[in-house]
Amino acid sequence: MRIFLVHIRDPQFYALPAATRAKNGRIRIMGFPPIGVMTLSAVLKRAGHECVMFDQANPETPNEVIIEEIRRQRPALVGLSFLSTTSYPYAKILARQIRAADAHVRLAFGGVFATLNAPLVKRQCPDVDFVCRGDGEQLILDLVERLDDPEGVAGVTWSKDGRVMHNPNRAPDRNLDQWPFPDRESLPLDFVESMPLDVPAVLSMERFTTMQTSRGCPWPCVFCDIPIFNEGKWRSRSPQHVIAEFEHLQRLGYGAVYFVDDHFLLQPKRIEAICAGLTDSGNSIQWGCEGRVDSTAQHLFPAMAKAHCRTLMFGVESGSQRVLDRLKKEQTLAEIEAAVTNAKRAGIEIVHGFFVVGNPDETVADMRATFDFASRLRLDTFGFNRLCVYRGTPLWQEYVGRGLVNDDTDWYKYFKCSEIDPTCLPGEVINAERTAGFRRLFRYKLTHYPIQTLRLLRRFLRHMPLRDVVYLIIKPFLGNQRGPTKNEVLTRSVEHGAAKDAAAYLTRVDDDVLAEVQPIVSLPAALP
Ligand code: B12
Ligand code: SF4
Repeated sequence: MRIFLVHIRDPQFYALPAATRAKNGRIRIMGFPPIGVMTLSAVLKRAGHECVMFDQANPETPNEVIIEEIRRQRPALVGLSFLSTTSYPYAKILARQIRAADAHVRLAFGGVFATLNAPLVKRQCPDVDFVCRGDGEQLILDLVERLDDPEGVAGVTWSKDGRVMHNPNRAPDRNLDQWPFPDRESLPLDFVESMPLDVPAVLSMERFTTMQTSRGCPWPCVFCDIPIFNEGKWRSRSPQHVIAEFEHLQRLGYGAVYFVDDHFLLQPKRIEAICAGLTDSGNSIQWGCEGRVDSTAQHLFPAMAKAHCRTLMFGVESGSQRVLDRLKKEQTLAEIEAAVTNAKRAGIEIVHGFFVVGNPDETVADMRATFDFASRLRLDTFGFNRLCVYRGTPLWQEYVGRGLVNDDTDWYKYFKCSEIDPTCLPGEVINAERTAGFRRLFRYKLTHYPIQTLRLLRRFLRHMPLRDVVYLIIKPFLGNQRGPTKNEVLTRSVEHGAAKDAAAYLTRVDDDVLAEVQPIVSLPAALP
C-alpha cells in the first residue's frame, strides 16, 4: 500500500540558511529532523508498504506540491504529523486543502497535541478520517489494514454515522527495540545543529540528526503534558539497540546527535552501558541530551563526557524555591547547583539551563533571584522563556477551575500565562526585568567566568561571523536599540517576540478564515 507522511512545521522552529545546499547537494535546514514521520516510514517500509515523506521545511515541497503529488500518486492514506498546539493551525490548513483537492483520500492526524485532544480535533476537523493517539508504530500498521473499518484499531478516534468513535487506548509499547531505526535518508534534506530555542548560535556543521532512546517522564510539573501523553510511564530502548543505532549513524556520516528523550538521565545502569558501548566501539559522534537535576546518574557524567556527550540540558526553571514549588518541579536550588557543577567538573562542554519567567505567583524579587542564580551557576548557555499554558497540562486544569480558560472554546489555543493569569506579573514588567536580568547575568559571566565564556564564544566563532559574536556579547548592554542579528533570528533567539505572538494569534483565528491569514514573520537567511 502507498502511504504519504507529512511533517507539519511551525515556521518559528526552523530556518533556511543562505547557502541552501550542503556539500552532498541536499537542502540544508536549520532545525530538528522530523523524527516522528521518519520512525513511521521505517516501520511501514519494513512491513512491505511504500512510503513517501514530506517535510514542510523543505522549500521544494510546499503544500501545493504535496497536493499535486497526492493527485498524481494516489496514496491510500496521508498521515499528517505535528507536535504542538502551535502547529495545529498548519495541520488544519493542509488537511482542508487536501480534502478540497481530493474527496476520497484517507487522512490521519497524529502526534502529542492530536493525542491529547482527539475527540475535539475530530469534531473540529471532519475532513480528517482518523485522529491517532499515542505511539504510532503498531497503530499505523494496524490502521492501514483496516482503513474501511477501524473499529478494532486501538488508539484511533474516528466517526461512524455522524458520531465520534473513540476506540480504547493502546497500551504504551514497552518493547521499543522491536522497531527499525528511523528512515533518515529518504528525505533529501540535511539538518544543521543549533542551540535550542534561545541561544543564537550554530553548534556544528557536522551532519546532524536526533534520536529517541526513551519515552516519557513520571514527574508532575504543572506546565508539562509529557506525563499525561505517556500515562506517567518511562520506557526505554536497550543500550545495545541505542549503540547499534549510533554505529549505523556513524556509517552514514553523521557527526552530531541530539536525544529528544524527555528524561535521558533516569536510569544509571542503562546510561553506564550506553557510554561503555560507545567508548568501546570507538564511536566519535558528539551527542546531547536533557534530564532532571535530581538524577541519580550524576556519577556517570565523566563517562558520558568520555563517550562524547557534548551538551547536557537541564530544566532549571527558576532561581526561587517558592516558584519551583508552585510549578511542582520537585527539585531544590541545591540540587540544581550540584548537577550543573558535576556536569562541568566532568568536562561536559556545553551545559544549558532552561528557565521560565512569567510564572503564576512570581514576584519581581523571584525574577531577580532567577537571574542572579543563573549568573552564579556554571552554565554555559541559558534560555529564559515566558511560561505558556496548553490543554493537557495540570496548569490548564487549574486555569479551567479558576475560570481563566474555557475548556470548550479555548482547548486549541496557546496562551502566555501572564496574558490570562492575574497572579503573574504583567508582560511589560516581565520584559523589563528580563532585559535588566540579562545585563547583570552577562556582566557576571564575563567577570567571574571569563575563560568559560571565551571558550564558548570561540566555538560559536567557528560558524558565526565575528560581528555577530561581538554583538551577542554587547547586546544586553544596548537595550532595545537594535533588532536581532540574522543568526539570532535564525535560531529564534532571545525572544523572537513577533513570531511568537503571531503563532499564538494563529491558534485563535476563526477556523473559516484560517487559510487566508498570513501571520508568520518571515525569517531571513544568514548561514554562510
Ligand atoms: C523535539 C521537540 C521539539 C523540537 C521540534 C523538532 C521537530 N522537528 O519538530 C523543537 C525544539 C523545535 C520544539 C519546539 C516546540 N515544542 Co516541542 N517537543 C519536542 C519533544 C521533546 C520531542 C518530540 C519528538 O521528536 N518525539 C519523538 C517522535 C518519534 O515522536 P512523535 O513525533 O510524537 O511521533 C510518535 C507519535 O506521536 C506518533 N505519531 C506522530 N505523528 C503521527 C502521525 C500519524 C498519522 C500516526 C498514525 C502517528 C503519529 O507516532 C510516532 C512514533 O511513535 C516533545 C516532547 C515529546 N516527548 O513528544 C516536545 C513537545 C512536543 N513540544 C512542545 C512544545 C510546547 C513546543 C513549542 C510550542 C515550545 C515553545 N513554547 O516555543 C515549540 C513548537 C514546535 C512546533 N510545533 O513545531 C510540547 C507540546 C505541548 C502542546 N500541547 O502543544 C511537548 C509535548 C513538550 C512538553 N513538555 O510539553 N519541540
Ligand atoms: S521533568 Fe521535564 S519532562 Fe518531566 S514532567 Fe517535568 S518538565 Fe515534563
